Amino acid sequence: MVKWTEQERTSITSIFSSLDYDDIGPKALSRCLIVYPWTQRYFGSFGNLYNAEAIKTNPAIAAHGIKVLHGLDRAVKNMDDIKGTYAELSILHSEKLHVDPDNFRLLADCLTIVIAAKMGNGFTPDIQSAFQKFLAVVVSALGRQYH
Ligand code: HEG
Repeated sequence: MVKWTEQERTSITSIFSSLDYDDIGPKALSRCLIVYPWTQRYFGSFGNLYNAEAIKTNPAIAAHGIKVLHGLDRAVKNMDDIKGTYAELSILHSEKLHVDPDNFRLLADCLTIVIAAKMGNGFTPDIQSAFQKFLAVVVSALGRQYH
């Protein structure tokens, strides 16, 4: 089981408590789709993804980005059982959506970049290390039900 120090718990909670989901969610997901265009294949029913501008202004993508962050919220609230919390979501991504689990890491990296840009100097190495660990656990849990 993953162990968290009090400092890591505080860092994760504080990042999420000051996070503007409606801003960061869409930015992180659209960045992922632009930087790693093969990730667009799962969003074929989301309308116009023709170029970067279209992706950034696509309301369905924005809404989904917000939904993903709310999904992360569940991990923050259940830091001692992220694996269990994500069991169903992992099955959904594997068996129904057929999302390649490598993509979880790509989206996590885009989220880190967007949050770092937003937090500026506040995104200290200590904060980053807690956040990286958190995302690594999330990515691992989401990839757990793949076989
Ligand atoms: Mg996924 C649905 C969370 C990465 C593609 N994703 C969902 C849902 C959540 C979620 C909460 C809604 C589930 C439901 O309806 O019950 N996704 C989530 C997280 C992460 C992630 C927390 C990683 C940090 N997703 C991810 C990646 C892709 C992807 C990397 C593809 C590149 N997700 C995807 C698709 C759907 C969801 C295509 C269904 C969207 C829809 O049809 O509305």
